[in-house]
Amino acid sequence: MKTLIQLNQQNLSQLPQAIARPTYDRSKITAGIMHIGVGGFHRSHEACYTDELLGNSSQTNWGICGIGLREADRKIADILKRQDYLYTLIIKHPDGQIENRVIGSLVDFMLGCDDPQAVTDRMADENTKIVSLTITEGGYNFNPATGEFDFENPDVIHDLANPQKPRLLFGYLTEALRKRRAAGLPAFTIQSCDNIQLNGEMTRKMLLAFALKQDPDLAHWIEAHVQFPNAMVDRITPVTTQADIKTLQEQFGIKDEWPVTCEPFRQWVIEDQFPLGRPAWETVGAQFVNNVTPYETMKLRLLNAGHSVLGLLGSIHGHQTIDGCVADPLFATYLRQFMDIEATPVLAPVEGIDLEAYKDSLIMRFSNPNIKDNLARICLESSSKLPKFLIPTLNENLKRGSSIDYATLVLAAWCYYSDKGTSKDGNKLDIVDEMKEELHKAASATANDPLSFLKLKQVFGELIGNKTFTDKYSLMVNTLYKNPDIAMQMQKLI
Ligand code: CS2
Repeated sequence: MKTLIQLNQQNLSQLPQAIARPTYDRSKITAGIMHIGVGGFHRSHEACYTDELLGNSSQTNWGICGIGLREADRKIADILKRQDYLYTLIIKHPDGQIENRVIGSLVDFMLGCDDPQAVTDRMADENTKIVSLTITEGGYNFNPATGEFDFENPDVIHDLANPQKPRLLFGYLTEALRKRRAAGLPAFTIQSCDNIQLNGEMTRKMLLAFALKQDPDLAHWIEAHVQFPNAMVDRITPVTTQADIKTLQEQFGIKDEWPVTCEPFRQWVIEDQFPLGRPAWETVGAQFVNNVTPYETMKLRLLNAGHSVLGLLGSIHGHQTIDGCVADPLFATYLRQFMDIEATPVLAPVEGIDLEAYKDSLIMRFSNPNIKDNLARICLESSSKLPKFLIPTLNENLKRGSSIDYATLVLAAWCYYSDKGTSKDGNKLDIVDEMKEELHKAASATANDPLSFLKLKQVFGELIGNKTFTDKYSLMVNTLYKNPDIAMQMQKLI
């Protein structure tokens, strides 16, 4: 076997021609951005836009310092360090074409659990202008039904008592902002990149709730000085597989321990509130608008909800991937009808966007046969996704007296999935959810009480009190428990 080229700064010039690489001098780049949560999505999205920007402009102060807060982030920390923070982005087109591109915008990485003070010091440094976040829907630490900050979380209790040794994001931000204020420096901008409606406002509300408990005076300063632009972020980024790592080795002789794969499409719509300046991301395709809400709602309720619809129904049916689902005419029709009949009528018009064309493009993106987006990824943490992606649509249709069938069957399927943990043929499903135990417990009482799953108020809110909904849900869940042939119930609706 030929010797592999270890991906790192020194070896960049030895990479095969076919691999695009940073054209700028990385040694001159300083990190004006600190990013918390360096998962696949950050690396296919913000880091990719920023890499392009650094290549196109003379701005050198917008590199990114990645931050992991937890022990679980050690693996990425170690790998990136070995690779001088470089990694390969593998962009897979539907026609089989593949673009490989080494991304250079990450220029440093810090692990909070090793030294929280070093992280808050760096955030408090005047060179840090933006702290951006992808901490997943669950990371915002709010009770989904009430929307309020969860003070019962043991890590929050710890952070309130130990300001200098935080564990969670809000403890870090509060401590860093305290240091900045003490040093007489202006506040950094906090930029959420998660799939949450009004993600900036949500970050603001949660941070203020925490800070108010820990240090009310500082909370008022944060309220007056910190900006939290809302944003809509989009790029389908499946989990990296061993096969992706092997292909880079076999085809190009590159040793990259953790590349990222993604689709060619990407979108980033941001509210322009960056008092300390920002990268000119609009020069590389991001869009700055005054009000991001309509874009966000559209994306969450069509793309993300569409994923959840396919993910839960598809898992029970025995499909493995999103493209596998949309290649099945029953699932493709069901998805489109869910979008047309239930999701679209409750969306506000989006300036400059033709919703029909947007839905067509989503189905094209989902069909990309080279993006093997596993349903296990889609279904993970459903308890923090469905309250944001699907339940709002259901609630609005209930208010209007409109169709709720498509979304209700998904919730019935989710109950079955959480209870049995298998597909209809008895194949085990890998369920990963912070609330896995509670979900399983509530769902497993369904045989005696068809509404038991809905008693989880922090997920379903007041849905259990709505008879129109519970009548339909009981019928669907009972049918599913008698015969887990989900396709039969889907067929009845289309
Ligand atoms: C997915 C998203 O997690 C999910 O359920 O819907 O990760 C989705 O792929 C991205 O938001 C695409 O931008």
